[in-house]
Amino acid sequence: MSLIFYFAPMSTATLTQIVIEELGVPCDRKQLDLKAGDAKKPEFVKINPNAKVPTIVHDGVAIWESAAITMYLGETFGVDKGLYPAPGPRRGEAMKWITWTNVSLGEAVYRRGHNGEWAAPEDKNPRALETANRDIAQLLGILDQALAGKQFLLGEFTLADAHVNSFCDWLRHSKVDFAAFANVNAWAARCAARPAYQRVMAHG
Ligand SMILES: N[C@@H](CCC(=O)N[C@@H](CS)C(=O)NCC(=O)O)C(=O)O
Repeated sequence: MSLIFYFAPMSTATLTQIVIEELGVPCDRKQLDLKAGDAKKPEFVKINPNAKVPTIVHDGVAIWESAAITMYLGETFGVDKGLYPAPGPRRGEAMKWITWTNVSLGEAVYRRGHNGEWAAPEDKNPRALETANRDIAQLLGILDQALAGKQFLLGEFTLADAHVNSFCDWLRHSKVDFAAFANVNAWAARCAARPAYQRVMAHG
């Protein structure tokens, strides 16, 4: 078995790092320096034409998009370890939360960034930014409701928690206000107490 993991510190790849650490699968880690343009080099673009991390290559096949990577690693290595559901409705629930994070929550988060923090001064759009912030709050409210009375999204911890929580870490880092989401905050503390999470935070 060969598993290559292309990553960069403090990027979306952190999410995959946590997933790989939870699974304990050996991999050949290849660190890219995004500021130096490593992701745009022809040899990497051949592997991921989007020029982005995370990217994995499992037995010669390149898989990109963090949501696909979490689901793929989960079904390949996580079922026996109790970290990802076997095929069936619970698997569907895991996929639902992972996809929701990248697609629905992700859309609002990118919209927030492109109208605010990441935009050139002339492209900043306060009204669109306000709408994006409202949409993010509404989406985090959905997550908060789903966690009411539960330890983890599917009851027991799964890689869906690792994925969604690591994405939320990025939002916290981007100064999204989580004060109103008590269930999310309590769940985030449980996710952050996992040894795999702590190892990644301590050593990258
Ligand atoms: N939708 C992608 C987004 C990945 C992404 O945006 N990665 C950024 C780092 S956070 C990247 O590699 N950017 C390339 C660069 O900055 O050169 C995913 O979820 O995997």
